[in-house]
Amino acid sequence: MDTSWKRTACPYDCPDECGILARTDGKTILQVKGDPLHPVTRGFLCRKMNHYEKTIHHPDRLITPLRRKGPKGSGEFLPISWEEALEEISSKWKSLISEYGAECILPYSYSGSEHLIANQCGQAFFHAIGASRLIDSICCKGKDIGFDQILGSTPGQNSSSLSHSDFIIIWGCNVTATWIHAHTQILKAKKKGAKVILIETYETLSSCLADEVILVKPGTDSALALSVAFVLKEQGLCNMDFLNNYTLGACEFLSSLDAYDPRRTQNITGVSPETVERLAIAYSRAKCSQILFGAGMSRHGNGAMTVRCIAALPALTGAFMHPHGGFIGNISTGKVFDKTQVTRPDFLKKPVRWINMNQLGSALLDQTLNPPVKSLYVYNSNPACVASNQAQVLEGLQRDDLFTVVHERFLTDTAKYADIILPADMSVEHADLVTPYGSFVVQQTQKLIDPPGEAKSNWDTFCLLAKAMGIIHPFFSMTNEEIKERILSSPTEILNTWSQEDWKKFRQGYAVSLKLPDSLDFKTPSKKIEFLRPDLSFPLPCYQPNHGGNYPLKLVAAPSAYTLNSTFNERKDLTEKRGPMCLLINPKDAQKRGIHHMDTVYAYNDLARVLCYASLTEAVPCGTVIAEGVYTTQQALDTLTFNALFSERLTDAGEGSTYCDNTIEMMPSIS
Ligand SMILES: Nc1nc2c(c(=O)[nH]1)N[C@H]1C(S)=C(S)[C@@H](COP(=O)(O)OP(=O)(O)OC[C@H]3O[C@@H](n4cnc5c(=O)[nH]c(N)nc54)[C@H](O)[C@@H]3O)O[C@H]1N2
Ligand SMILES: Nc1nc2c(c(=O)[nH]1)N[C@H]1C(S)=C(S)[C@@H](COP(=O)(O)OP(=O)(O)OC[C@H]3O[C@@H](n4cnc5c(=O)[nH]c(N)nc54)[C@H](O)[C@@H]3O)O[C@H]1N2
Ligand code: SF4
Ligand SMILES: [Mo]
Repeated sequence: MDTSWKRTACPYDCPDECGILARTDGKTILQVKGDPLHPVTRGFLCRKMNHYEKTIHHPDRLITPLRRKGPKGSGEFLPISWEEALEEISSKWKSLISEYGAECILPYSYSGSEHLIANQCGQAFFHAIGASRLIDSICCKGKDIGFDQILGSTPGQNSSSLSHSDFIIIWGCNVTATWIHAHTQILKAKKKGAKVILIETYETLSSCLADEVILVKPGTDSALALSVAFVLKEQGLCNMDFLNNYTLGACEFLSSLDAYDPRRTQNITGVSPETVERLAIAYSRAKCSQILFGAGMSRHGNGAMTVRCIAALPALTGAFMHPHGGFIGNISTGKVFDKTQVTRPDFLKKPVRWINMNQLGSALLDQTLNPPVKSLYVYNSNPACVASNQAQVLEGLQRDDLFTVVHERFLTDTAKYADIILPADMSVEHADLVTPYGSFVVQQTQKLIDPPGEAKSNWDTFCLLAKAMGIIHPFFSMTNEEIKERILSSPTEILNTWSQEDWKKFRQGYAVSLKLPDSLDFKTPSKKIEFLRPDLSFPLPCYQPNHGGNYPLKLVAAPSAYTLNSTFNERKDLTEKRGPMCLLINPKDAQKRGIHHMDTVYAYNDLARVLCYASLTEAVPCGTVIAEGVYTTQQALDTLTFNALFSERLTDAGEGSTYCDNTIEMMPSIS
């Protein structure tokens, strides 16, 4: 058999978009392995992707458009042709638009594929028809805004700088599960003697990296960060030269710290004053300190403020003075390519309303919305599994008068509620651009094989939908390859700096590293770190409580190492290793409730009652309960998953999700 290895990249919502080599005969992907020449991911793929071929050639892939036959949610469908599907969708949409206006159509998408074209191309189409817009804040908008309020768009360091560090704080991130290449860099630093501190709500897989794990009460990290700042100030450990030259409002900030004596914050955070003092002293003594930010502590009602408070710490010690020092967690390669070539903001003729993706359940059920949501088009996402307030999301999806179209690779929970399903392709079946959010590297991918059956890329599907809706524009006549070339031929500040050698490498499919930022080049309006922001309702970083709730156990959502959000649930080999839907609870909390290890239990709050297993573990402190992973409703013990226990409440700024900020009670299911 004639086969060769081709370069491609992981498409999933994961920081590194690892470089992949795929062995193919032009029809099938026979095997994949890490690309050893990728400058960041260097030949290593995670356990989920080292059998990507099993997902690509999975027997359950959708290969033809389908029309619903049974009741919504039943999963009964009949195959139809693309012509029939497009005719049905466009005639329904045209009649809805004439009755309610185009805003009654709501696109819903997130990061099924992170590759630029597959991820962004729906926007042009929905702008052109004038549909409602989605506030895409399901992941970490609280974190983004928190950085923005003090550091602007300063990107921080590349994950490779971790290996130069002698003191690393991993804050609210399970790197070993979700950012494997940062894990590798931290190991390198440890070999050279670096100290590693993990600040978490429970002992995660990443505890294996840590010299010390500091467990904090969920949602109180701002009080912890400010108490570290208090010690830095009290013990004269701040870098005054740095504060004078590179920050704004340092005096005001330092004066505000008196309220955060660690003896007082202990009640809030659960962290002892000795621990805070030890942390502050070790942090200030480091030559090259790094704080690696996850999004966990930002998925709270006070999430943006929390990130703002933590980001103040490297400014107090002047960690940025070391070329590899400072922080990691605000990287974006989004400006390398001219995205507007594919999103086409110019297609939007007039402003339209926005709907927050974290509040889908309410949006679908609120018939007073004007116009009501009458049609939902889902791609790159699986809201029936991943969105908060699942009971209401499912109730909304049940609505007889909601016309739902889902473009998917598998019959997901959301697809089961569709009126029409369109089959989607996979990353190796079309050309695209790779723009990771965990490292400064970009790459292009080529089509390696044909999609199975009649599956089509997001790009091709939107072009067909545009034609069916009578939109005549040359933009929608391009092929996937042509739109990619159009983006590449549009100059940007970064592309203008590329050498011929960079372009040559890029064209050959290699990942190209971008220039690393200068750690002292602060991307704020004042070009300084801005402790003081008189324009904000809280001018200085301060502690604000999270939303909390009335139930005794704090419920925190955390990732699974075996799946990625609801992706990979098709892979039995992975879901079997992950195990059934369990809440992790401390044995003392369990005993108080008469719960034994692996009992079935009800977890409940005002939103829902969810049947699941209880896994008793000392890894979780008393008062906290952990929900790892995203499960399908089929994997649920009853009808609902953890997501039914998460509210639609938003972060303090950025309108982000608050998955880690809910409370519940638990009881044995048979008492
Ligand atoms: N294997 C795997 N990889 C993934 C994903 C996955 O689901 N599985 N998801 C992908 C996605 S969508 C994302 S956004 C990224 C990155 O995801 P991030 O959200 O940046 O980080 P995570 O590694 O998921 O870890 C979040 C951690 O925050 C902790 N946490 C929650 N609340 C608090 C708090 O109040 N204080 C503190 N200190 N910690 C808190 C949780 O216990 C959890 O361990 O990972 C991506 N990669
Ligand atoms: N319980 C719980 N809930 C969570 C989280 C959690 O940790 N715990 N994490 C939250 C976070 S951080 C995030 S970012 C969100 C993620 O939410 P989503 O972005 O919805 O993530 P996935 O569940 O991975 O669903 C992506 C879907 O897109 C499909 N897809 C993949 N590629 C393509 C393509 O090219 N075209 C089309 N049309 N479809 C494609 C996949 O088959 C998959 O069903 O979930 C959030 N929800
Ligand atoms: S670590 Fe993340 S980016 Fe790399 S192969 Fe695994 S899922 Fe993809
Ligand atoms: Mo995410």
